[in-house]
Amino acid sequence: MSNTSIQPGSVTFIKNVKAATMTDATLGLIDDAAIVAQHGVIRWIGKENALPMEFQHLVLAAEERQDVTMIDGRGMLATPALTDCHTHLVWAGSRANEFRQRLHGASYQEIAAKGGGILSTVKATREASEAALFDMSLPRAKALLSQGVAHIEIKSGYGLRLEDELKQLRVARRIGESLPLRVSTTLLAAHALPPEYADDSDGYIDYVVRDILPAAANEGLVDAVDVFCENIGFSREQTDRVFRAAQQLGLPVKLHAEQLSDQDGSALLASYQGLSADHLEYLSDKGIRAMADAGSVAVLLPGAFYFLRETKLPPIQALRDAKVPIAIATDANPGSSPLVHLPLMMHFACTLFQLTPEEAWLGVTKHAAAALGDHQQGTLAVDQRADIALWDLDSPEAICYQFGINPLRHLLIGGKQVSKDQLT
Ligand code: DI6
Ligand code: FE
Repeated sequence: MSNTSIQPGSVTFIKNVKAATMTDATLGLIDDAAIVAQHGVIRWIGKENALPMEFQHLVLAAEERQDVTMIDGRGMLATPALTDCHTHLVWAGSRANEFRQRLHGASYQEIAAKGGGILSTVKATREASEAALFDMSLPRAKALLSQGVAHIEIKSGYGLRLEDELKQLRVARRIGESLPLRVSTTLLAAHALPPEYADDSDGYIDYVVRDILPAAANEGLVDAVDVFCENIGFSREQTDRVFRAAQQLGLPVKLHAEQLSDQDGSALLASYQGLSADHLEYLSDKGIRAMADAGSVAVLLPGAFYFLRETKLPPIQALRDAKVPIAIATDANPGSSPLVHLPLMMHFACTLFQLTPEEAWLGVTKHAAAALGDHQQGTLAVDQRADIALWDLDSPEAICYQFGINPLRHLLIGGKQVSKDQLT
């Protein structure tokens, strides 16, 4: 047996786990599994009693150098760490008053039409300093980390003018630098019409395309571009203009699509080979076919469905039949989903949308990573990043079945163990 693969560099050895690798529709379960990680990636995974000699040597050599993290999983469930692929978690202010109005019968659209809704959060976010915005937003990301989330997407869209969109995105980046988790940023300047452009939505789109998008991209603050394509948001034509500008800058696109009505936005997204179309309650068969052909991910947001007390379900069975990958996310935002809890979304996906627990798991791992264009994450397999969660759960469905007690016991991100302090 050659020793060529024995290189210095800290090694992580996890043994005695039941691994849910997420490599197939039944979650690719391996009993009595072990995982070897080095240089931040998984080097080997399989049945512990089949650990090849060269990896036994690798672990032993690292032990001799005292450069090894050994974890005895004592039969725990090991999965890829989770990904929350749709959040708006950088915001200031509160919309509790609107919650009360809605309980008295006002609709989300009516509140928005009266200048509340997104615009009330825009006002508070513009008024907040960058430091204050960071302090308000960090606990939301920490909450996700403590639930086993290693990668979050964060959208702008509460600035709606250059300096404040940049401020939001910088805060998002700083969150990624301050916590061990990874942050992907999405520019959602086309989220709502700011007061300065109240009667001129085309003029605002000009401003987004000409000023905000290039400046934010230039600062390295944009990993993807999103639009709220809706009757209370932007039209399909306006969405197309933003997508074209993104494409010219080489940026991938995503879309808030068919949440409150069918705007045929998902088919437009698919025509750009977009990463994901999100919400999708009103998605048509045509949109489903286009997404299937393009390989775009359907991101379902059961928190918003629940919180807005919607009744129109996304077309789950048709998405399944067309083999469109389904992801699940929190949509964490102050207006339609003030819920920073990804395992709760797995529970809701099952109870409200009748997803199977297997679909819920794939939705927060493999498919969520794909919705961010991240193919180095989301499964437990060789060469994937060693983003691994260990859960005190008897079976994968247990996380969907109950909530209120946190079953996370260990979280590794890039092979490094997140400390207990950081998980509380
Ligand atoms: N759809 C949503 O669910 C969020 N944005 C969007 O376009 C809601 C944002 C908010 O109400 O603040
Ligand atoms: Fe959203």
